[in-house]
Amino acid sequence: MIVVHHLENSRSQRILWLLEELGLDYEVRLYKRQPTMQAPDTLRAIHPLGKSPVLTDGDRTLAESGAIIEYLVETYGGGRFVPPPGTPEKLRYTYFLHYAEGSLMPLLLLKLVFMKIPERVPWPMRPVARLISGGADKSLIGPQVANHFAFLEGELAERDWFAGNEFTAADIQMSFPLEAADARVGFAGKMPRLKSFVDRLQARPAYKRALEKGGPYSMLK
Ligand SMILES: N[C@@H](CCC(=O)N[C@@H](CS)C(=O)NCC(=O)O)C(=O)O
Repeated sequence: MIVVHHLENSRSQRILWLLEELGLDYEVRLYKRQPTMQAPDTLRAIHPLGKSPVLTDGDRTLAESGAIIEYLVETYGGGRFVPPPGTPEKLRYTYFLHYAEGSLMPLLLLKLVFMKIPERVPWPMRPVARLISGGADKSLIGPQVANHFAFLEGELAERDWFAGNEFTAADIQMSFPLEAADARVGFAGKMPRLKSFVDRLQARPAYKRALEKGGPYSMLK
């Protein structure tokens, strides 16, 4: 039996979605975030890092979204949701499967951390903290984020989905950072292809079924 250790309102939503696309039976074990937004300590009993997603399949325990996606597609996909080996689509598939968590998410997280710094320091230090975080955003983080989104918008000018003209599991992996960015800054009117990507994936029946299983997902608010 496949069990997804699912932290509410988190990246593990992607794994529920892939399982729905694959039409597999699975159990969702839901973990509530602590007031700090951290995962509860009980998740550490499943995997030492205590992050979500974690998936167990019989006696196998897997962590890291990309690794879990690869495992599920290879084990249960029967060739679905992955381009054929040796094609340019497969190369792009592998690239975006890694890029989402390896390059894009760290940058978006850095932006979020710098944005939050001023509200986390004692109020007399806030003007200085605002200057530092605003400066870092303007000179360092903001231009990089803009560069990444321009790159991604350009990729979708070439093809319908990130690997090619077929929907693949790499699109599922790319969904979380792009939904988060759309919810925070809004792609509408600025990045029409990224906006269309988010709209198309949210319209998929398997995506909607996964939302029902996973509970509220405030990325979408
Ligand atoms: N790169 C990892 C990131 C895992 C991760 O940071 N998960 C978040 C959920 S969005 C989490 O568990 N946060 C709670 C915490 O850090 O305690 C992956 O994609 O699986």
